[in-house]
Amino acid sequence: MLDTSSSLRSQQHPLIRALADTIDSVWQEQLDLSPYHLPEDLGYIEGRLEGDKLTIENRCYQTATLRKLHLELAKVGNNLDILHCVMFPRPEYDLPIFGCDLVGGRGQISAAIADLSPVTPEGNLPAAYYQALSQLPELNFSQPRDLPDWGTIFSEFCLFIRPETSQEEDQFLGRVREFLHLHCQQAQQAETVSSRQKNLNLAGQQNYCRQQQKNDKTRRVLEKAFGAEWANRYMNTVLFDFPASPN
Ligand code: BLA
Repeated sequence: MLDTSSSLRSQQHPLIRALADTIDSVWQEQLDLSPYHLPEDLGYIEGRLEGDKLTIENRCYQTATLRKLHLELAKVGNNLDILHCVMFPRPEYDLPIFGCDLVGGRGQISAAIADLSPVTPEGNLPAAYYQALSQLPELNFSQPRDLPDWGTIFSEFCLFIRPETSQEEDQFLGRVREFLHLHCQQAQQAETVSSRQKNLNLAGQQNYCRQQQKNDKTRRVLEKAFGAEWANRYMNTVLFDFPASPN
């Protein structure tokens, strides 16, 4: 059973709440979830950022083909609401990484990003993904945002916007739901690949994590509340950890 009575969720921006509910329901409907245990002290966390309370709630699962499904909600006082979600595949399967981040405060989402990010050296998505995503109608948002320098990991289907109206919020939510449906369906039917391909997938995932670890905006929030060492450990072991390469 999923616990959907998250205390933090009810206090979050409506789009964050709606996306968290969507992620939960798609995971529950389409996947066979098992628990994934985070380091003991990192499930529910409280700190202080410039006098405001920073609260983080994590939930984590795994499936036969997905190494780690992580949904995190965070709140900084009344200023900042955050949803972070990543689905890391097991490298034995040719699956991209689903990732999304919503950051907002005071009633406005400033960053809404979602992607199915390839892990191949060429940066290509598997054909089934490419075909399905190319057929989705193009969406136009009034405030698209530019990716930061480290954002080379994202696919051409990546959405990165500041949603302007509730219609744009709905469009974003709808598209993320489509990403999730496609990805969960593909993950359920994925087949194992050769050990050479597995190593390539692993290298691709490592590259994804290394790039994400360069996000200074995330790091700064965590550093201010918990200190540099803790922030580094959190980014490397909870947000963007990866399995070690075989020797
Ligand atoms: C941006 N992430 C941000 C911002 C903050 C955070 C404060 C700046 C918002 C803005 O520019 O409007 C903070 N995000 C957090 C924190 C956590 C978090 C503290 O997840 C967790 C505790 N980030 C991800 C994932 C993606 C991602 C999975 O975690 C993408 C799939 C992307 N976040 C992302 C990008 C930016 C961002 C691309 C914009 C960075 C920039 O413009 O420099």
